[in-house]
Amino acid sequence: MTTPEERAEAAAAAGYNTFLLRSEDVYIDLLTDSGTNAMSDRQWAALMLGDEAYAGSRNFYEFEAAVRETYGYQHVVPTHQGRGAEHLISQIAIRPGQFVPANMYFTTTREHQERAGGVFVDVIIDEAHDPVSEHPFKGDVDLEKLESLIAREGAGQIAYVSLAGTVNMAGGQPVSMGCVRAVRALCDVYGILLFLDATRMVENAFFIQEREAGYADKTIAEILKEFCSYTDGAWMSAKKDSLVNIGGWLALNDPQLFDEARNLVVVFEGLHTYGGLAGRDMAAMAVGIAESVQEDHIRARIGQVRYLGELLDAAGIPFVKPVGGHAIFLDARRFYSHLAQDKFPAQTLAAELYLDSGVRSMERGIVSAGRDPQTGEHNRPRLELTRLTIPRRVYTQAHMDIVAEAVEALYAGRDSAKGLVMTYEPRYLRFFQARFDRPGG
Ligand code: P71
Repeated sequence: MTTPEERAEAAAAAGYNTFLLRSEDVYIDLLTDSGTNAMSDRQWAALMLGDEAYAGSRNFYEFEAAVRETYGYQHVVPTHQGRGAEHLISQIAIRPGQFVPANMYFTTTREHQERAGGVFVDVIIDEAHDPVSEHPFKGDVDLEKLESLIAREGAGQIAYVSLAGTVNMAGGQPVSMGCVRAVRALCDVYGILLFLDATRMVENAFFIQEREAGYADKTIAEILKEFCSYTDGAWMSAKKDSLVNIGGWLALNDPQLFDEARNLVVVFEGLHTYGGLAGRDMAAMAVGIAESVQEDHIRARIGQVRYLGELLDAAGIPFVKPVGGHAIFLDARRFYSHLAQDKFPAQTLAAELYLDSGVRSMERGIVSAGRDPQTGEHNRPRLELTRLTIPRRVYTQAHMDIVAEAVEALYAGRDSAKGLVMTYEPRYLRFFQARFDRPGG
């Protein structure tokens, strides 16, 4: 716990960017659910069985078996985390000038696609950009948008379809099984590859079980494996669903593409049997993969996010509906309806929430969206959101009560917020290290 004076000092020193705060100055840390999960006793035990051989660690084979068993892909290389895998797949599967259609962007994913010369195209359904739409599968692809891109550019100009489970920037919104089947069918017609960002795919499986006809009696594990079976491969940040502090992977069914991945991984990550991880990290990941598909675990996890959503809803706080898998996304446009997007309302909300309560959140709006690589202008996303992200197996219901009270108090005083001015803008993924001034602060 900190005093308001201490937080004022810490926030100013951090340039009002929550990524630049010291964790010791944070009371309840809802920055991210990435690598911040509590490992289980079994995962900690697995750490102690690390086989730290340079090549062919026993833990690699445990990890490989876990990915095959749970996700169903044939071949896998470990990477240090998700973006390591994004780097590899982008370098392997994108030729400069090719288009990469996706169900909304993710920051690191698009960065790697663009660095490989790809042109990102958003083909998610319109409802995804609307915070009040209660569509049950706001992560779905709009097939007409995808088909018209293929018709306009030609199938040979499409690198691959980049499909993400529970779309992060849309509010943790799921993709339906009907959608992935339809995208697969379309890709088959045109001979286009379909790759999955499986980072929060277990949470996606939960929503399919709950909402999609024909899946109520299937297990999370069955649904996950069926979904993956429609795709040609996947990349993963294991720091989310798989309950580890570090780790990721790239899986591919095609032996030739896999051959390239296994070769390229040694340049950027490490040998193909460790990919930038210690043996113990792969051991913990193998256990985490198995734990992640336990029905009780996933129900409790999403239930906790919903609990916070219910408290905020009862207080009339605006946030993205329906509640997604990993976070509550406060709608900063409605929260601070007097602030123009150039005043960075979502960044402001994250800063003010910290100043007021010590709760750390993350901007997911215009700062995160960066600039258009062609024009240099700000990308202006319709969604201007501040994410309250719930780590897995870490916080209690009482913590959620405190967070809800903090947000309610801030909402009551919302008219006094004046916005922020960006004073330092890094070239890549600017949101991580950008700095701001707080007029009158
Ligand atoms: C999250 C993160 C971590 C993060 C990344 C970038 C900005 C802020 C925070 C990481 C993801 C993700 C999806 C869908 C790939 C990655 C990269 N998310 N796909 O949400 O959510 O994985 O962080 O392991 O490199 O806080 P990586």
